[in-house]
Amino acid sequence: MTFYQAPPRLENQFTSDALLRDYLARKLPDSMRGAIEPELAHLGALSAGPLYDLQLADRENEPKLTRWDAWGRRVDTIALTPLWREAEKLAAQHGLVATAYERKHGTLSRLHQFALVYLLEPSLDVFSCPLAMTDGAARTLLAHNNAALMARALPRLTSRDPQTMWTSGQWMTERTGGSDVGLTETIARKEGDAFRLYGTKWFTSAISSQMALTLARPEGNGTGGRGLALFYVETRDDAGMPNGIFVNRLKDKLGTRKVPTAELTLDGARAIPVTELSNGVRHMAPMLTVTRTWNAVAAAAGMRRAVALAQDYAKRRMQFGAPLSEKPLHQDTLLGLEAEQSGAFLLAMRAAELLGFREADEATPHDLRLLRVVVPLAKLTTGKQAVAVASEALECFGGAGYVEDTGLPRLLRDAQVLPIWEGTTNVLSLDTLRALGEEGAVQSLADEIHRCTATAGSVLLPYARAVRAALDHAQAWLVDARRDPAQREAGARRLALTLGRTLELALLIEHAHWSPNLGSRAQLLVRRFLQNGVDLIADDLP
Ligand code: MFK
Repeated sequence: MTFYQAPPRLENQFTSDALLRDYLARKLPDSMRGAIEPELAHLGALSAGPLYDLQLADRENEPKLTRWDAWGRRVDTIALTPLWREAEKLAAQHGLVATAYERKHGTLSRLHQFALVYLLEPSLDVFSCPLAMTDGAARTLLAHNNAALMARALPRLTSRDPQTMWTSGQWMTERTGGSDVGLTETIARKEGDAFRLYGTKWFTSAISSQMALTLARPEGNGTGGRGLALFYVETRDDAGMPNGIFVNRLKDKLGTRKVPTAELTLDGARAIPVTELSNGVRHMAPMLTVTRTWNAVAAAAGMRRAVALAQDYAKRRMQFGAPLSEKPLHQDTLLGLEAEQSGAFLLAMRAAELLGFREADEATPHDLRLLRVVVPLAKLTTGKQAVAVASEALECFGGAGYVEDTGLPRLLRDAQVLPIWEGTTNVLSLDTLRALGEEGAVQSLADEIHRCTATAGSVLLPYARAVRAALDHAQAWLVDARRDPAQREAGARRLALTLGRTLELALLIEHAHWSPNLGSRAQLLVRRFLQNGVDLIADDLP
């Protein structure tokens, strides 16, 4: 008989996810859990079954740009792939954005929303991108309390009806810089009673969106981020024609191949200021907080998919007389991946939880300081983990992980964007320094880490000690580095990753302490995470 290897399959991605289920059991009241679990179980089955099959079938499809219609009109329409058209429907119907704004479960609504996202995202080929920006745009319009824009856009951005739901873009990057946004060259010119934008946006994700928030420099304003203003634009006019926004081409990217990412010319795009006509970078910050949280959740979700496939395959793949799942070395490899994924999940969800507190006006000053630090830490730490985990998970499949029609290489390609967009690891490390510079921020982070480890019993005590040692090292380094700005900048990434990983380990300990039934597994994950390394600070940097 000819041998054919059985491919990996997925079980219900909710019912088979002990970490997610335990986490929700720990965080949510029983009544809320009872109310939301049927939908989570439904999405877990969908994501593992029909949607996963559709994702594999859709593998070679890509969005298509049509610039001109048959009669010569410039239309710049984008045809999405079947998977993304399905994603548009599912996202609206299951309230992947709306849940956070309906706020049926008060402070816990963000956890509810991101549990939904966590289950669906890995089968949606990065539809999280337009959803994250949609969520960020809604939050930004609310933050600036612009009544007219809120009335026009919010019901659409937070709709559960696929026919009426809008998504939003977030156009920040220009040829001059993706990081140094203050170099933005796009001009905002007052023409009559409207502003019109002129310039080039160089890297605009999900250009299929109906609106965007973007930055432009009102004529006469000064340089830098303070001279920019935050604008609202709709991509089409009332007749459905381009609003002075032209797609020069779609980007040919390493991954996120379903996301229509464009280079745009803005040639008189009608735009409305969201707030004052300056300090655009600062006014964009509410958006960054939301999209960076999404980035962290998407990273954890992508890792979960990679680990679930590798774990399943290990049971099906026989080598040297036994399934891989029975080989000690492979077991250790899988455990290492699961530990990274678990830490990433807990950190991403902590960011989501704090965001929920703030949005329900129930955050303490400590929570607010913590949120400001935890978001960049979660974004940068989980982004790096996502790439490493996807790479290692592909290796678990040997050659099959390197072959396109298994659907596996996508995991790595789509992970690679996570440390890049929404701010690179280095930019987020500098943002962490900026956040830690705010009064009380270091103390709030230290308090959080101590809170997670304070009750660790004897079994977890050695790990709690490792957490405190890493935190002490980071705090001492921060004090030392104050003396030398160059040293401080050079060490910013090591510091940020150390703090991110230390916080993940602390959250893993907190979770293991809570889970007496699953105690031994949770403890194993704590130990394995520490073995992967936590303290990355180098004291002897030049
Ligand atoms: C899977 C999920 C997918 C997620 C969606 C993916 C879609 C992809 C879309 C994109 O990638 S859009 C491009 C994303 N681009 C970035 O994230 C930009 C990266 N660069 C930075 O973040 C820089 O740090 C920054 C542009 C903010 C630096 O600009 P500036 O002009 O040098 O800012 P500056 O002077 O440091 O800060 C200006 C103000 O903003 C300050 O406040 P004040 O005016 O009151 O002094 C800062 O405190 C404030 N600020 C900056 N970053 C902040 C912030 N406030 C809160 N949170 C932050 N993160």
